[in-house]
Amino acid sequence: MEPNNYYKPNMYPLFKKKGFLIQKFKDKNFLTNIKKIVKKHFTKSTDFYCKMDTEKFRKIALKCQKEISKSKIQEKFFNSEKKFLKKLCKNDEVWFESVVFLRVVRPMSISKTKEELDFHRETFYNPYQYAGKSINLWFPIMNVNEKNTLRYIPGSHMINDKKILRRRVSMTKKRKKTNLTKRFSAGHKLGFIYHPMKIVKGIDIKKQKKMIIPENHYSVFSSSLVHGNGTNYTKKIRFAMGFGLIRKSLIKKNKPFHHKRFGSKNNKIYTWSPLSKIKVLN
Ligand SMILES: O=C(O)CCC(=O)C(=O)O
Ligand SMILES: [Fe+2]
Repeated sequence: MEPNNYYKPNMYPLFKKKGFLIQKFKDKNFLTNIKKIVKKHFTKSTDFYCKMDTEKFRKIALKCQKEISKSKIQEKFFNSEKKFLKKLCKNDEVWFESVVFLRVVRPMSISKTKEELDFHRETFYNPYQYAGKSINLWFPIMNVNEKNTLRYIPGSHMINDKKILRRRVSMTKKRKKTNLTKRFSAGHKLGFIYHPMKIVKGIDIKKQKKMIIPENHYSVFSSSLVHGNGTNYTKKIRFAMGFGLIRKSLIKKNKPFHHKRFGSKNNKIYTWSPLSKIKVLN
């Protein structure tokens, strides 16, 4: 996997240089609808949710995620940002991840649990070659600010994947017991990792920066840009949303196919699909 190869000269030069771009939503209703769904599922106080058992809380979040997914947000997003996305993907067909993620993190000071994803790039958790060539979309829904937003390592999208050493966090008996994310649990389906990786070498974590995304804006970033560590240092639950997109020609397959990241034998999860074939499965 050579993430560097992706950056050809006719990409947006800024995207190439920084590994991400922040854009304003063209369609103002896009976010309003998602906010409505979130508010419908989260009607109680922050305290109420923070005292809740993590898996119970995540089950509520998963229901909400499913409703958002059913509202065809990939299609709505594409329709709103067509011009920009076409350019970003060099007029290639844009395919989307079928699974969308509600990135919900409770306040650290109240829930006392470390819930956010650690620093990673998508090749850590996806065995497919092109995983580092896809584009991540991430946008704030509610209560996102500089005290709980996504962080990233500037320039890290240029680093060869082989140079980033990581190891799986070893699962001792004690860790297994306290691990918040069991395989196929609600947490897993929300995009939390049941067997996380830790960066050992090749990335200077001290260089981390906050990705500041104003309301009604979104970030598209190279999935090779090392990101994560969005600990919630505020007193409110942070709600953001994310899913992947990719230029079709990078996939080298011409129909949707599944992988085992979230599904079981009977529950096949499709990833990378043309808009017309997206199935709601999470
Ligand atoms: O929201 C987060 O904390 C993590 C998001 C992430 O890793 C992603 O969107 O790929
Ligand atoms: Fe990620």
